[in-house]
Amino acid sequence: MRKILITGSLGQIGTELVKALSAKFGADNVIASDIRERNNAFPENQYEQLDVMDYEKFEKIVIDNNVGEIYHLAALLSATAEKHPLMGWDLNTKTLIFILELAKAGKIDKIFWPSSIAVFGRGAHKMMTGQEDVRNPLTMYGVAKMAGENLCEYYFTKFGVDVRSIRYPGLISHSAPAGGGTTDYAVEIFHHALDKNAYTSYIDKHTYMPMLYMDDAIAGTLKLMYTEVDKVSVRTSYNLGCMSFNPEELAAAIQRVRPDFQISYAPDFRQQIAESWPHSIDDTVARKDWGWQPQFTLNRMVEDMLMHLSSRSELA
Ligand code: NAD
Ligand code: AKB
Repeated sequence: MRKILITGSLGQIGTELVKALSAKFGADNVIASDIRERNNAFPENQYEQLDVMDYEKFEKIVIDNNVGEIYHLAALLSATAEKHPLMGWDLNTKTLIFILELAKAGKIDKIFWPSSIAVFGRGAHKMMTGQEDVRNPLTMYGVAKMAGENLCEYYFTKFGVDVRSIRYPGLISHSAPAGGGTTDYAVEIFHHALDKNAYTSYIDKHTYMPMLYMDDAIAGTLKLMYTEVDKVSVRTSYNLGCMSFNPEELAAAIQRVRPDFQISYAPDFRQQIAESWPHSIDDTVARKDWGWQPQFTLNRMVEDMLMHLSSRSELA
């Protein structure tokens, strides 16, 4: 088979996706890459240190290794992109165009590119935001993701490029720290709960955001990528829903397991970003097209996170 290349693979999603793709296709067929130096995350995989904005090196890796699929995860997330908007635009959109052009030229066969609930902003329904709801993003991250979605649809419609995409909600995982997002509080809280039994949330207590556990996110990503082509009716990006909670409810779920855990609140600039996003997501189209079905509830996710993180700190 042609090889699979993952960019940004040392990040929150990549850390899990490299493992899942290696289990499915064999580590020999999966190349991990990131701008950072190799760490000990995937000892069995080929690793390429790659800045995705270095197009010459990027194309050479693709051609020399007979890469057929790219999962393009390298990006700046919402909070970081808001601090460095031009960098956010360049990294999040121009590198996608480069990859779409590789596919248009027949050098690769298939692309996965993640979008985000950040495409929604002013005018969209807050509750059960729909697949085709108003996309009026209020952040540079959302603007770039919306442009990316339109680029994906354009390259599919005009040139037949097989690019598939999911609008992830906030992702929660125990394997890697979250990097520069607005939903990251929902990951940090677990580390603080175990280290200090207390957390100060930069998101206010009653602010709802849609969230998804990483196990479900990876399963959904693989399901979309390897579903029959005629089932993929959306070529912008699929809404994916699962759970929706606010910091107070997440803290209460943690207190079920750790009754002494305390939460306090000190909202910062990320509060405004969170307030521009949906509270919950309608994912009917993904369920109908390719059978999206998440497994985790809030309480099950909390138990799983605490179990994995506590066993890791006991080993350390
Ligand atoms: P992350 O920040 O954890 O990882 C991104 C990785 O990209 C990092 O390892 C970083 O070193 C790498 N990177 C940064 N600049 C690079 C460059 N120039 N060249 C190569 N690598 C570079 O992000 P993540 O959470 O894994 O997100 C991956 C993708 O999924 C992004 O497109 C993000 O917008 C999208 N997404 C994530 C979430 C979430 O909650 N994690 C939600 C919605 C969408
Ligand atoms: C972020 O908060 O930036 C990401 C996202 C929802 O896109 N987690």
